[in-house]
Amino acid sequence: MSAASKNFDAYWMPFTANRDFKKKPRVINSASGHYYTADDGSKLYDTFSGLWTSGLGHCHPKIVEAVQEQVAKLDYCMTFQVTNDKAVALAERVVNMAPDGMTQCFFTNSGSESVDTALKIALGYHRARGEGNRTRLIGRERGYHGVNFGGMSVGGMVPNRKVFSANLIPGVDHVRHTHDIEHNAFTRGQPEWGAHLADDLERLCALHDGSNIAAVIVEPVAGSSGILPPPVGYLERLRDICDKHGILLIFDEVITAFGRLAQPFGAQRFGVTPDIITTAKGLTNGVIPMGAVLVRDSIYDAFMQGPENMIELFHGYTYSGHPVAAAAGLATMDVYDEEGTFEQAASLEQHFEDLLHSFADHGHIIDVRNYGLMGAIEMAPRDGAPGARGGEAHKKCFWDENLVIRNGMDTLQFSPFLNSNPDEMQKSFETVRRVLDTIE
Ligand code: PXG
Ligand code: PLP
Repeated sequence: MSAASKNFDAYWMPFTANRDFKKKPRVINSASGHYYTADDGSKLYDTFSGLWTSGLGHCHPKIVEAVQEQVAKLDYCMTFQVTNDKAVALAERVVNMAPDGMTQCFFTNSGSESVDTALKIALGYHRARGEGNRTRLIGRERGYHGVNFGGMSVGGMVPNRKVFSANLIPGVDHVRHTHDIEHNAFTRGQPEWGAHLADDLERLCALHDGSNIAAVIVEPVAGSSGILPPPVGYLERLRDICDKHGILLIFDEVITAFGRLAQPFGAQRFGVTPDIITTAKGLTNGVIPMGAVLVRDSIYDAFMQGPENMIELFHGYTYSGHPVAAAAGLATMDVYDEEGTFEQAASLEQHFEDLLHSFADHGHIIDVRNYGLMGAIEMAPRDGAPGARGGEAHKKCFWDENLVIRNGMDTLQFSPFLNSNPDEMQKSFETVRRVLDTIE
């Protein structure tokens, strides 16, 4: 059945121009490796690894097998007061990959839930230590921390916040973002300029008194808002300021964990260890929804007080540690190890960087940015029609070239497979170039 004969009336699509899409839909109904197959039979190359999720490619046989086996063996088991073998094993597995001292793993079902969980753990930690006055949360402009009320409040993407402005959680401030085309356009990797932007946190500490601040949350490399690598020294400086004032540092690694930066975690790539790490996406290669929050031992220990028969943290999701998701996670970790996925990712970085920066000479392009296997090509907005060029590029790639790319307004974002074939990667960028050449 083709998409045209499907009834879309009941289906409200997330983060999509619904009316525009439904006028001319084309639906994906299978995938294998680095390609999707649409309902009209065409094969589309995926330049975005799902939605940053599927670094190993789609329908990896090892993960498929693990999920099939698990769903027939234990389909569900609550993890409140009871638990399952796969959740226990995955917690240990993930913690063993984490920076030293991050010994605890709390399961969620998405990045948004991981973020709200991390914020609640931060608030609970300070209260458990008798510093219940530390309630303020600090995010960053242009940050994306999901769409639940906590993550939306610390997030800094204006369209996501606008409608809900009056209902964002109180006691939140934002440090300024690190994006500056004037100083840093066309930088390969981390910009040299901008470490001092971290001092904005000192300003908020002076304003509120640092003793009232619970936590600061940032993405090590901002993803959704257009790939903004941290300036050299910036994350180190945030860490120092947090230490000075007793503030917890949360790295939101929903995108950057599990190989996107050729390491298990961005924290290791940058050599800066936060107190809490949020993850999702690559935890199961996107196969089953799952997230995890990794926490320093000292934070967990602070909760472990009072009568031993009492619940220490009143928080959890029905599906926290779902056995089928955890089985997918364990198989994903096996594949990362067996196939040397993070080393493969490292070996692709230079090629990817060169391909991205080959766009620097293109008339529409005002910036190119990259770090690890995250990259962006930013076009100048067309006069009076911001976002039009990006939208057209997306549609032309999708319809005329069978290429799935992602655009945020006029910025094209790329999240190649961690095990990409270098020639296919090159071909995908040649296609993007051809498409950009046709755009006014
Ligand atoms: N934190 C970060 C850093 C993310 O990138 C979330 C939290 C929320 O995760 P869930 O699983 O609740 O969606 C994300 C998600 C894009 C794009 O275009 C990125 C995300 C989601 C949608 C679009 O880059 N990241
Ligand atoms: N709403 C109701 C009425 C519920 O009973 C529950 C969970 O039991 C929830 C919401 C929360 O659902 P979840 O645990 O899947 O986040």
